[in-house]
This record gives sequence, C-alpha cells and structure tokens, in this order.
Amino acid sequence: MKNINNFAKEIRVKSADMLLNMGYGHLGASFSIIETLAALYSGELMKFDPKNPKMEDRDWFVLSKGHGATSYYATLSLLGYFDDSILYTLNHNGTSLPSHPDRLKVVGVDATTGSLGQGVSQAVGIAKGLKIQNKNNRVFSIIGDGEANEGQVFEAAQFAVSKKLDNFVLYIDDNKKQLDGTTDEISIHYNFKNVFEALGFDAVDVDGADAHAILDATQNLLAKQNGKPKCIVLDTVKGQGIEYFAELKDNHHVRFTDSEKELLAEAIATMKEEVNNGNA
Ligand SMILES: Cc1ncc(C[n+]2csc(CCOP(=O)(O)OP(=O)(O)O)c2C)c(N)n1
Ligand SMILES: [Mg+2]
Repeated sequence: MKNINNFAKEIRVKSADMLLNMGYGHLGASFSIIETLAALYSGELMKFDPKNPKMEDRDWFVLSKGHGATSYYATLSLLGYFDDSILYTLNHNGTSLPSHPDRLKVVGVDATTGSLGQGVSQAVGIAKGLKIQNKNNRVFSIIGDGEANEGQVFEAAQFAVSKKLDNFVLYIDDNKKQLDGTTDEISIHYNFKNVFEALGFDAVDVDGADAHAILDATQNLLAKQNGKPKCIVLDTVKGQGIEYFAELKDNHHVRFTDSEKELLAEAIATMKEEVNNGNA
C-alpha cells in the first residue's frame, strides 16, 4: 500500500513548485484539498488507470472547485497521466493545462469546471447515468464551503437524494474562507454535516489534513449501500501544509513577493527531504 501521507507531501511539493515557477496562483484552494486528493488517488479508493484514462469501469472525479486545479494536475502527473514537464506550462499561452480543469485538454480530467456550482451538478448527472446503465462505478466530487453559497449546489443535492445516488460522494472543503474573506463574513458558515444530513445524505465530519482519516471515512460511508448519497465535511485550513501561507490572511490567490518566493523555495526543499526520508 502507498504511504498516503508521503504521497500528500509529494503532491504539495509538486504543487508548490508549479506555483513558484509561475510566480502566482491559487495556493490556498489547492493546498486545502491535497490530503483528499492523496486519499482518492492512493490506489485504495478510486478505481483508475493512468495508462487507460477512459477505462470503462473507472471511478469518476469532478473537482467542482476548479480553481484548486494546481494540486489536481500535480496528482495526475505524479501518477503518470502526463509528463511532469507539462506541469510547468500551467496557465501559459497555448498550454494544455489551463488554470481550471478542462476535460478536452487535460488527460485524466473527466469534467470541465471553474464556474462554481456547475461541477457538482455534472457529478450527480454522471452518477445517475451510471445507475441507469446498472454500473458500479462511483463518482467523487469536491466543492468549497464558499461554493455552497451557490443555489445550484442544493439543486444537485436534492437530485442526488431523490434519485438515491449512493454511488455519489460529495466532499466539502470546509476551509472557512472564500475569495476575499471568511465564509462567516460573506454569508453564513453553516454546520454542513447537519445541513446535508437534513437533506438526506449520510454525512460525517473529518480532519481534512489527515489522508488516512479521509480514506477510512469514505470507505465506511461507501460500505453503506442504503440509497443515500454521501457527504464528507473536511475540516481544513486554506493554504494548509506550509505554515506561513496557512496563516496569511489573503491566501486565495497569491502573487509572491521576493521574500515569499524564498520562503516557498525553502519549504519545498524541506518537504522534498521529508518525502525522501519517508520513501526510504
Ligand atoms: C459562479 C462563480 N462565481 C464566482 C466565481 C469566482 N470565484 C472563484 S473561487 C471563489 C471563492 C470560492 O470559495 P470556496 O468555495 O470556499 O473555495 P476555496 O478557495 O476556499 O477552496 C469565487 C467567488 C466562480 N469561479 N464561479
Ligand atoms: Mg473555502
């Protein structure tokens, strides 16, 4: 079995490297989903094959909060979906790696996202389509806590409950922040577990910085084939994994100062060493 915590660290190293190379990017949103990506793509949860990305019996993943694409791309590349060198063309003119996931451009991406609320609707549609075909594939999707301000999220949730989509797992990256403030300041920060339970989901709270806990919680929920869609509320910190950026107030989209570039480079070097020690 893959060392999932080390895999998460590898994803963070690669993501940080991409952002440093570009000089700016969606650091906060990318970092808070890394442990979830590590669990999903650990080999213990989702069925997938980088050599056969459209494999019939694969599980599907939809990153509804598409602005977190940096760490998603890093994960796909580490798994061998595409060459590492492509990562450093992120967001450049003519790139095959746009800032937000595009299923027609990025190998391994199943749904084009970026307009908040729309990814989760695609995900439940895919889950229903699989049920109609009597297939056992599952669908996993991540939304942000700010994204949950979109009414469309709740239309999708009602659809999932009414169609008994127990092949659908919704992760809420509850980092308590949005683009330019905390979710509390901008709207209401709901107790998502209570809200989604009330809607008809099986819902649990999980430490979103613990890849093993995320994996266990997902497996436990999926074992209940009770006609209820699943919701995992991830207690996360925006920018988690590198202390300076986790504590930085405006960490949604960061354009690095020279000193921040130095700090990021140092953090990458430290994490690389930890990855090597962990793999030893
Ligand atoms: C429909 C729509 N409205 C606005 C935006 C601009 N936007 C991008 S990210 C973001 C904040 C999202 O917050 P959250 O869902 O909490 O994600 P986080 O970055 O915290 O992971 C906004 C408003 C968008 N992408 N789509
Ligand atoms: Mg958020």
